[in-house]
Amino acid sequence: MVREIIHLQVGQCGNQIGNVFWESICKDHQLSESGSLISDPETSKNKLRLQTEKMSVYFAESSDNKYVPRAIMLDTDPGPLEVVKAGRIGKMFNPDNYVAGASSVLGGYGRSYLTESSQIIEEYTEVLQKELEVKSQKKKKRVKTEKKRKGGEVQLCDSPQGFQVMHSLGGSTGSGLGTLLLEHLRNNYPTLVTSSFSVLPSQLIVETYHAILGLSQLIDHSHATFTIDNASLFNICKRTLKSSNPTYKDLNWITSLAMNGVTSSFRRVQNNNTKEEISLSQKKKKKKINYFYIVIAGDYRIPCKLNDDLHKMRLNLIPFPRLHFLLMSHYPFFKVDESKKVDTSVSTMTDYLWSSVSSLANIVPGDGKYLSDSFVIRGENVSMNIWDVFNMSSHMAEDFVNFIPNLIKITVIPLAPTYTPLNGTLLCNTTCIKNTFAALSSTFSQLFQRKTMLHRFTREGIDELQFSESHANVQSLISEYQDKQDVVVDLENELDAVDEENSIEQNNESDFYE
Ligand SMILES: Nc1nc2c(ncn2[C@@H]2O[C@H](COP(=O)(O)OP(=O)(O)OP(=O)(O)O)[C@@H](O)[C@H]2O)c(=O)[nH]1
Ligand SMILES: [Mg+2]
Repeated sequence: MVREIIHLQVGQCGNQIGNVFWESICKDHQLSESGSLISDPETSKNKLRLQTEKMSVYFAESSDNKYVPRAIMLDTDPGPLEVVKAGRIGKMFNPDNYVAGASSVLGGYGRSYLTESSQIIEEYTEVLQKELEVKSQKKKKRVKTEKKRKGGEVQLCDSPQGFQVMHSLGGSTGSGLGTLLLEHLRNNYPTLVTSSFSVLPSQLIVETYHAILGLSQLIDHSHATFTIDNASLFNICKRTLKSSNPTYKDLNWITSLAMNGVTSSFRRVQNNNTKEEISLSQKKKKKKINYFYIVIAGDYRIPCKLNDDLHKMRLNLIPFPRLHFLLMSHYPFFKVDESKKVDTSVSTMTDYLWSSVSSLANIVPGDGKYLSDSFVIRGENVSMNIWDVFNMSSHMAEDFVNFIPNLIKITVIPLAPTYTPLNGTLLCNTTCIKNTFAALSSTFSQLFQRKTMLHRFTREGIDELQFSESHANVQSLISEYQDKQDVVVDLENELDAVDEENSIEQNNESDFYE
C-alpha cells in the first residue's frame, strides 16, 4: 500500500526552494518536464522497479499516464506563484493547486496570520480535501467514468501518511501562514504526521519577531522539523561551489540535494541483509557495547521497511515529542558540471557527514550530544565496510547521550543518485540546536524589551502577550534540550546490575532443578 505525502510550499522562500526540490526529484525519477516517464531501453527491469515502485508517495498518476506532484503552492502575494507557474516544471503541477492571496499589496505577519489567512485557508482546504481523497471501489468506478468523460486527473490516495510544509521562519507569510497551516493540519488530521522544512531567519529585526512566533508554533504543531540555516548554506556554497557571492539559486541547489537525500528513503525501495545484522549483534555482545545498535539494510533479498515513511522516521529519531528539530547533513555538494570530480569513497563521506562542514544548520556538533542519528547511503553495489562505520560510531560514543539505545540507523538504497555514483545524507537529533535557538531568543529579548518595531505587529492585531508566550515556549525548549544533554546514566553499573539479577535468577532455577 502506498503511503502518500502531501507537500505544501508557502511564501517566496518556500515556493523557490520547493520548486527546486520538485525539479530534483523529477530528475531522480526520470520524469520529463511534462510529467511523463522518460523511457530508456538500457534501464534494467530491477532499476526501473526501484525507480518507480514508490513514486506514488509524491506523485499522483493521471489518466494520460502523467505524474502530477502532490503539491499545493500558497502565498499571500501572487507574484512568487506566477514564477513557479512559468518555470520549467510549472505545467506539471495541478493548476487548481495554486492558492494565492487576493492582492499583491504586501503586509506584515498580522495580515498573513489573521486577516488574509481566512480566505486562503478556505480555498486551500478545498484543494487539500481533493488531494486527500482516499480510494474506494465506488470512487474507482466514478473515476473511470470521469476519465472517459473528460480525460480528467486522478488525484486519489491509498492511505496518506502526512504532510511536509516548506517555508521560511523569517518571512511574514512563511512564518504566519506556514505555521497556521501546520496548526490546521495537526487539528484536522490528528493521525497524520506534520513535518516541515524550515529556513531559519536572518538577523533582521522583523525576521526575529516572525521567527519567535513561528518557532513556538512549530514546537506545538510540527511532529518533525528539518532546520535549514542560510548562513550555513552560504559557507557551503563558498567552499564547495567556489562562489564568492552565492545567490539564492546556489543556496537552493544545495538545499535540494539534501532534501532529495532525506526524502529518498520515503521514495525508494530498500532491502535488508539480516545476516549482517545478526553477526553484528553477536559481535556487539562480545564487545559489551550494549547501547549501540546499528541496523544495516544492504542486500537485495529481503525487503525491509525501515525508516521508509514519516511515521517510522518520527519513531526512530524523536525520543521526546517537543525535541523534534532535526539537522540535515549531506555529501557530496558540487557544481552540476563538476559532479564527476567528486571523491565518493565511503570513508570520505562519513568523515564529512559527521563534521559541521556538511551540515545545513550553523552548529558545532561538539557543543551538544546526539539523541539519535539516521544515515541514508545511496549507490549501486555499495561496498560498505560496516565494521568501519561501527568502529567509528563506537569512537563517537561520548558524543551521544548514553541513556538511549539504538542510536544510529543506516539505510542503504541500492540505486545510484542522479549525478554521482554514491551519496549520503545524515539526519541528526542533537541538543546543540539549542544554541541556535538561544541566539535567536537573546536577540528577541533585546528588541522586545525596548518594544523596537513592535507597533508594526500590534496595529495588525498581534497582541504583545502572544510574543511573551511564544518566547517562553522557546526558552522552555532550550532548557529541555539542556536537561537531556546534562543527564548522565552510569550504564556500566546498570548493566552489571542486570547481569547480576540474571545470574541470581539462573542460580535459583538450577537450585530448583537439583
Ligand atoms: N534559502 C533561501 N532563503 C530564502 C529564499 N527566499 C527568501 N529567503 C529567506 O526567507 C526570509 C524571507 O522570507 P520570504 O520567504 O521572502 O518571505 P515570505 O514568506 O514570502 O513573507 P512576506 O514577508 O509576506 O513576503 C529571509 O530570511 C530570506 O533570506 C530562497 O530562495 N532561498
Ligand atoms: Mg513574500
